Amino acid sequence: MASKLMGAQVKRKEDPRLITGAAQYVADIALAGLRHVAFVRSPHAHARIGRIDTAPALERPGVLSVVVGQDLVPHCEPLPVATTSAEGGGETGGPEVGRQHYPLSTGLVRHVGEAVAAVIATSAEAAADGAASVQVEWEPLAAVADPAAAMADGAPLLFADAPRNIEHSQSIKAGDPDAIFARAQRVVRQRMVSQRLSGVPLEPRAVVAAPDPATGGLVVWATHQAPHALRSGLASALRMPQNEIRVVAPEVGGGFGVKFGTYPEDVTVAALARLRHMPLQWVETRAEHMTATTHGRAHVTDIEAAVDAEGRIEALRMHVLADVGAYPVFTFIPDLTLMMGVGVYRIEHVDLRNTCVFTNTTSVAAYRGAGRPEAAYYLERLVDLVAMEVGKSPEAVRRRNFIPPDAFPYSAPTGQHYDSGEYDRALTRALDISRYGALRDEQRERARSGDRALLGIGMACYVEMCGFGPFESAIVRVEPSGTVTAFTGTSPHGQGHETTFAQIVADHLGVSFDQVVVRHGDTATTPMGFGTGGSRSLAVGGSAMLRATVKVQERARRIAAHMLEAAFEDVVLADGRYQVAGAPARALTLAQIADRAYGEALPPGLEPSLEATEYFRPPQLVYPFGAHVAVVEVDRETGRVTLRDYVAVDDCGTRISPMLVDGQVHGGIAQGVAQAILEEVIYDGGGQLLTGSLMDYALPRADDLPPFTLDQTVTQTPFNPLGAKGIGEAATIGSTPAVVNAVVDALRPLGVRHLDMPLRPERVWRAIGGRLP
Ligand code: MCN
Repeated sequence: MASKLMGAQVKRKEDPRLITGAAQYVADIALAGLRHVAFVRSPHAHARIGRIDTAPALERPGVLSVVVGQDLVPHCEPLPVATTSAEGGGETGGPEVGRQHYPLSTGLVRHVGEAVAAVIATSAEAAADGAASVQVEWEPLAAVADPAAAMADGAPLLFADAPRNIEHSQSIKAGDPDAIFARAQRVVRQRMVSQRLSGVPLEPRAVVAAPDPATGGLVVWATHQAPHALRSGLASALRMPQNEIRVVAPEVGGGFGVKFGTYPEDVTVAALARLRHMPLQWVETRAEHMTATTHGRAHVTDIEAAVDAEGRIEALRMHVLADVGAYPVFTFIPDLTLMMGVGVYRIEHVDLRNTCVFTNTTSVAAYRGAGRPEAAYYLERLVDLVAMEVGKSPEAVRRRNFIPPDAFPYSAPTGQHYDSGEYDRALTRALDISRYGALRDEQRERARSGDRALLGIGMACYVEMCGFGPFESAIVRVEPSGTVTAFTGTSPHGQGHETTFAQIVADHLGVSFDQVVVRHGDTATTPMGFGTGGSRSLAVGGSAMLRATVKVQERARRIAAHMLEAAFEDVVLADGRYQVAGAPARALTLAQIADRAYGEALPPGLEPSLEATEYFRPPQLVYPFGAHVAVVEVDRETGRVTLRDYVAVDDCGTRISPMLVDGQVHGGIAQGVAQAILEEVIYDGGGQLLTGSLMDYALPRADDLPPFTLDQTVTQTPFNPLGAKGIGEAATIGSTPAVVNAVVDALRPLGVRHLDMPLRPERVWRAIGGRLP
């Protein structure tokens, strides 16, 4: 099959509407009689909710009604809702009632920003003023914001059924790590922090819910990564049949993992729309985003390696102390860190553990990479420390430990079955492109001349797991005119699925890219889907799309065979036409075939359908990998880190949309660099958020970043028909350790062994302070 579009540089289908302002986001949904909701939120990290006086709010102009937690209790279930994975919304392992809260909390609040009341008004401004007028009598309780402190004797308990605030613990043990450590030539260890981050997508969260006269249920527009999962969550929370709720995710302006799950605001707005029989809207403010939308990362990790004199890592121990906040959903994320614990290295003896701890802070959930960036960061920092301690170069120690190409498929001691990989090739390429030798010469020369800017070169190799199941779906339909509509169960929020999926469909049906319309994000029209996350959409959703397309192509060939009076086997799709092999003049377009398929002239025995539905169940995960090199300059006098150059070699198997892949890598690097040097959510000891606005929470800007040099290796996976692996999170995973390794490399002559992120000027300056000549 000739592939004209797959693998070609095509412009994104999505962009014209985005750059002309024609795209429709949830906040743009205009419905007759639309009313607005604002929330009353806790200013305390831990408190008993006393009397709530709604009267002052009700006196304000435009305020229609105020509801408190108890008002909703008869109408909904507490969150997180326990749904089975078959319903597509599984958020908890079971109905752990003691760890749940109502969408508007009753009795207790456990973090700043927790919603306790909602105001309905004629405008968003009136609703906000109303919310500010609600008087709540709080009885503050002792709070704990640090996970180690939360486990200590006498610490305030968040939930009576979670002693020492431990949510869960997990471990992976393989080989005989204790024996190896006992006789190790050298043990290299370090405590590291993967700090708490906030998602901050361009579009904050938003929801509109309206009664649906067609079903007697609800239509809910939400900026969400997984509409079917939200539908399941709402149906369970509101005790409604799933087919009476339609969830639509229109244009979604970014998500980065935080637009998953069923949030209290989603349930409150939906419940109130149902109870009050009116369409309601809530759009998150940026300040609300910082406390009401889940955070990511938030680990303190102790890691140690037993090594020989050459830097061979013989055994690895790791303990991750994961802060999961007050009401965590997706509590398996710290377990993913263990599963990716050995990264690209052949380490047979491992003892990997985590302890997940409740604190009086915003819940921690998925954030781009979700568990895997943390693993790569700890390991890649550790490998640099090993190199330093045994006196070898960081590249030599990596090469000494890599899983070799002939070991694939490779069963890691962490239970992962790596599909394919060639790690040294990616590293060698990245080092060559960065002109590594010349950089080391420059570094030496600068150090010799006492240059104010210290040059640092850092590298990181990563492998990640992605392409999560259990399945993804697609419907491909040829319209009577010969154009094609494709429906996907994935729900993009910036990734460009309309473009990639149109490339796959066009190539395999013989239509132009412009003739394909890709629809997504509407549970009323799309097949059951698991949404967009875990870099699964192409590997799983794209595979479903390919299969459905190939099925439709076969149907078209069957009808063409009849029309051309040829055998089915002799009809081929070539140059965009269905033709008799060897007789290209005898050919039909898809439009001619569709005209026949849907008309009266189709003979009995042939199905009129030019439509197919396919579900792809991936047999296992796929494992993209890569090597990144960061070059930094550190100002000795101010501690400021400047990223000078960046080289990323990423391997995501077959690339369908190379331009989109580059875009994903660009965004991923920016996000990973930002964790290394800029971003951090900070709470004080009592759970007050100190970084509640974008004045305190430092996001990356274009002028913080140099142009990136991107390159690739291509190692296909045998586990899907495209040979494709994910790229959506890869560069976030590779970039954080590369940058931190570069900064520590720069500071090494000054005796710095490790620094915790973010590498703010002040922190770097303090680390080198007193060591200046
Ligand atoms: N692609 C490709 N060839 C490949 C792999 C991917 O052409 N071998 C294309 C895909 O068709 C898709 C894009 O690259 O258009 C990313 O695909 P994939 O790796 O399958 O990842 P997903 O589409 O499932 O995206 C999820 C991932 C995650 S988990 C986060 S978080 C994330 C991200 O992608 N958040 C993003 N990228 C983001 N990009 C934007 N703009 N905004 C976000 O919030």
